[in-house]
Amino acid sequence: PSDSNHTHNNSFLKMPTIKFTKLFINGHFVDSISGRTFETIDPRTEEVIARVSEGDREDIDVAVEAAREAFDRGPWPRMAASERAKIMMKWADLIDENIEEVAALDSLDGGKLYFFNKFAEIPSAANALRYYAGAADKIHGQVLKGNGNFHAYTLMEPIGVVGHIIPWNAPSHSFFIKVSPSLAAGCTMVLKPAEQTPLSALFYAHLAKLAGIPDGVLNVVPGFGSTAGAAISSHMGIDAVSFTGSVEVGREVMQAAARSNLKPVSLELGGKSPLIIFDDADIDQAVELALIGIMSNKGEVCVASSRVYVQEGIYDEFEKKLVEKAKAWVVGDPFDPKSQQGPQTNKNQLEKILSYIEHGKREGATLLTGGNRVGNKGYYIEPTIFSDVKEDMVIAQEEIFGPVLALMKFKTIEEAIKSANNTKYGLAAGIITNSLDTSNTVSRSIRAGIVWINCYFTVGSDVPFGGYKMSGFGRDLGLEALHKYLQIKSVVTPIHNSPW
Ligand code: TXE
Repeated sequence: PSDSNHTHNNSFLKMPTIKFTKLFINGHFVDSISGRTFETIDPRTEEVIARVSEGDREDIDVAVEAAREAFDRGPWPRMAASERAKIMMKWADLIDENIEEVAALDSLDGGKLYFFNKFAEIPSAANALRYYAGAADKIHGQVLKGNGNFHAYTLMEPIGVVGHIIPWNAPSHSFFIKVSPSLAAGCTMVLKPAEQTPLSALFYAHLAKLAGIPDGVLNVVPGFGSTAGAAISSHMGIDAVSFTGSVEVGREVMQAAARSNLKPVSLELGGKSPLIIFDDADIDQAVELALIGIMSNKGEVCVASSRVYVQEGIYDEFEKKLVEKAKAWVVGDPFDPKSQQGPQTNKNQLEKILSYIEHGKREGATLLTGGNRVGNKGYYIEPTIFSDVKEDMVIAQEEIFGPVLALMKFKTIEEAIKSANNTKYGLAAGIITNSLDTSNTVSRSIRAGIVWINCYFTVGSDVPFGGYKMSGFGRDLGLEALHKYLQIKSVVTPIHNSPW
């Protein structure tokens, strides 16, 4: 293991004290009904950070009851949208004021780089809240003439009680891309954070209360997927579910929704995203984007550029430079400003990634660099690059969700498009070229929800985000996301003796 690049100690910053470990229901922190708790683990040390109350089916029932009451009789859906917006803005300001604490929680719980949390993920999460606060009083229907002597209009009404089930790779981002548009729409909600990273969600619940979000509007229930998660997707009192996670669980969520009350579901299920680099690209920029695209957040990113296709004219030089840079990539404590990559979030993930690496070797791909765990404490993995990868290899088809890149060579634009689309997923893609023609052709030919040209990961609150194919359906972010949380009601009335 490249221990020379591996740093680890606890002296970088003051560690946060863990203040919130209970379920947040109806505006209060409460124990779970069963009294059970579960451990949340520090992926740097494999030690227990805290024990968190374990929500189960009965706790979800209580949370849904609170959300139902807040929706059916409470002020939130009924208050002026500008009032809702004011409270959401205040919540966003409180996030800014507490950003160091919450950034540290996400590093401790999920191994994410502290400086990334502080300067990128959490500010953009707060901005999502502000974006939807701004949209709250601009939600409106249409006036229609009907087909004759009728006058009709549409009302955009909140869908009701929403269930949010979120993953562990981007706890703050996932929380706010779900909660913000549903709040703006006037919904109330029950959110289950991932069992691996419950701490920041509970902190945000505390700030929501300080901002003035009324009791029952936002309920946060940590717990496991097969119990608390399944209780959300199958609940008769929940009107819509928004899920981000694996394909397998996405399927279960959809089935549970179908079997219960046919609640609409939206799913964001990860990907195997291609980055296509053409001969005319600036090689250094391409190397930088390819590396950032897969190694950022230790590859635990749904849009990670896990398949990189490089045109044959620049392939050799690209490969050489990429490997050099990957070897210099610093794996270490996420609180250390020098670190570029922290530990994987959990042990399952560490083991899953290492087993994919073994699979890649057995399948005959060439391991250019990495491939090992770093050290024997903490879930650190070396940045790993495979070449000679064939389209049908498992490492080219399945989402590894780790710092493992599959490098492939192509000759023509047609070949690149065909290969890029040779996947069950369709979440994201990247193109690096100086040709407008090439970028236009490729961006229209790729079946994916977002295509980046000469950049990667660039997003904003106003840019819709979601998948084609088995990456799911429905969009987070953008004004489109509001529609997941709204119903359209058409109101029709006759007009007698209309002159028109
Ligand atoms: O995901 P799960 P896991 C992919 C990635 C990763 C793999 C497995 O490839 O390696 O999935 O991760 C809740 N009913 N992604 O097993 O289980 C669970 O508690 C209702 C991509 O951790 O899908 C958590 O809150 N909910 C992805 C959430 O689902 C259930 C992000 C996600 O966990 C449930 C995460 C059930 N039966 C993983 N079972 C992305 N799209 O970004 C679990 N959950």
